[in-house]
Amino acid sequence: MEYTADSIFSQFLWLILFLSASAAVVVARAAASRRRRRLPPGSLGLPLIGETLQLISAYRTENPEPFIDERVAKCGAVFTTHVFGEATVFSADPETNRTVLQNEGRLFESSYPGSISNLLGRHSLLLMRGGHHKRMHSLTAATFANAAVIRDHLLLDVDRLVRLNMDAWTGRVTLMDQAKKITFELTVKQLMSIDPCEWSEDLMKEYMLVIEGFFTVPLPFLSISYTRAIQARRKVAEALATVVRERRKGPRKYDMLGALLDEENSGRVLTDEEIVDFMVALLVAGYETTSTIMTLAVKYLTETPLALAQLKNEQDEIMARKREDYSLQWEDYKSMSFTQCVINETLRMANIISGVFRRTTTDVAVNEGYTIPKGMRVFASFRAVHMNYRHFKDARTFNPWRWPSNGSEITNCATNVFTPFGGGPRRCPGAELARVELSVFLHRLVTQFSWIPAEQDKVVFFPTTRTQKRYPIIVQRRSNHEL
Ligand code: HEM
Ligand SMILES: *[C@@H]1O[C@H](CO)[C@@H](O)[C@H](O)[C@H]1NC(C)=O
Ligand SMILES: *[C@@H]1O[C@H](CO)[C@@H](O)[C@H](O)[C@H]1NC(C)=O
Ligand SMILES: CC(=O)N[C@H]1CO[C@H](CO)[C@@H](O)[C@@H]1O
Repeated sequence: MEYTADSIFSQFLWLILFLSASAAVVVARAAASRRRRRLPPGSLGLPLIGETLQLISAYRTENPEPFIDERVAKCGAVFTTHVFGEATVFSADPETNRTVLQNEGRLFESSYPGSISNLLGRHSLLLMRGGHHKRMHSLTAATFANAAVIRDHLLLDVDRLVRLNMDAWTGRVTLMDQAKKITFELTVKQLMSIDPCEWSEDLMKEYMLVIEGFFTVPLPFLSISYTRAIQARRKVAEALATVVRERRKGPRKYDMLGALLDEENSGRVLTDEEIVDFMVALLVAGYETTSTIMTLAVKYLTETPLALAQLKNEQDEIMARKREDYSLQWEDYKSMSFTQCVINETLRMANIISGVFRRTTTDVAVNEGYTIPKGMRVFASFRAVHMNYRHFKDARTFNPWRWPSNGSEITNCATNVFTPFGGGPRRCPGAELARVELSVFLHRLVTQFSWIPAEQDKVVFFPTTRTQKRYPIIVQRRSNHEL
């Protein structure tokens, strides 16, 4: 076997949760299964490896859905399986998922393996619980997700940095790499008001090693890339700590770091370590997610010429209202209605975070008299819902027209089962910002360039959602008379 069960398990927890491997699983602790509750039905497969190999081979392809489909058909939407070394219960049911998301902190709590917490830092939002989580979540939302803040401050930076990066594009462009560079620079700017420079480029290099550690975690304390990731994390933390110390002395700025430092005024002093952990995790949360969606939106559009033409039309109309060297305004963003449909549809198809892991804090009854025992890991799968024909007509086809672009009735889908950003107390505080970044990116791309794929490339879902070749394209600047 290529991976040990243990390595895959730790890898998998992180991947799925954060970056999207895309299976959907509830992981039972061994102790829990000994307690003879009526777990949801399912098959535990072979001893030790369970159904792991079936899952990996499904997710290595462009069409991983059968793994879930077969089990849902046999056992229902909440079933038990055994993957990556653990008995696992899997929810493909939107109702159960809602229960899991809404009861965060009561019946369920988020749960990450130790190797991941070491890289994130223990004071990161993702690892906080209870009242402290609540407070810091709303602080993040107030700073990042607030429409007024995005409108008055962030949108301009997003537009400027996207343009700055695209100005350098000629010929062959590896879209995923470019998208990552853009999202990294954006996050650094939003967190601490630092524009792209040598410092931020060095930071990005170290930071990419940290990210690698998340994927290659095989044997946490032996693996070279994990050790390297931990070292890189220390360097990233040192660099950020320097910024924090300088900012404590300097004038106030309106960014995430400013908001964290302001906490002092409301009586709660955050240590430098707490602030740094918090920011490292924010860098992680917005980076791979947004850049992958940027890349896949372009791929889906390229493969759906009608949608690309309609989106181009919409964006050209916005540009036609402008003079040269314009900046996008909030009203422009708000008028990109078809673009929002494309973004929703990309989020639905790609399921970059395919679902979330929780752990039960008490015995929880689920449908038809089954019980998830206390202490069990639960995976609520968004992917399984988003790809289900019952909830979305032609669920496995990219169809942006299924979304209502003009406030009319929703057709061909049910919005209340669409949860790309999660829900409940942990709903993604970066959701609106991510939409703005994606919209601006698409605007600047289609109004300035035409492109063709440089090579055949395909989307796979293991170890993360990605295209195999990072989607290289050949761009050509659109000439003015073409507009
Ligand atoms: C397309 C882009 C994105 C997607 C699909 C996405 C999705 C998600 C999802 C599903 C969660 C919930 C995790 C859970 O319940 O355990 C989450 C949490 C989070 N996201 Fe995002 N996200 C995106 C972009 C961003 C951006 C741009 C930022 C910030 C700069 C961000 C910051 C966060 C943070 C801090 C959390 C943790 C919230 C908490 O635990 O209270 N995300 N995201
Ligand atoms: C996109 O999805 C969100 C739910 O996350 C929904 O509120 C919104 O109306 C959708 N947008 C469009 C254009 O349908
Ligand atoms: C929205 O679009 C649908 C279908 O394209 C159309 O039937 C409807 O009249 C439009 N509604 C508005 C308010 O423009
Ligand atoms: C199938 C299932 O677990 N359904 C539950 C979904 O959540 C609601 C409350 O939000 C419960 O009442 C259902 O039993």
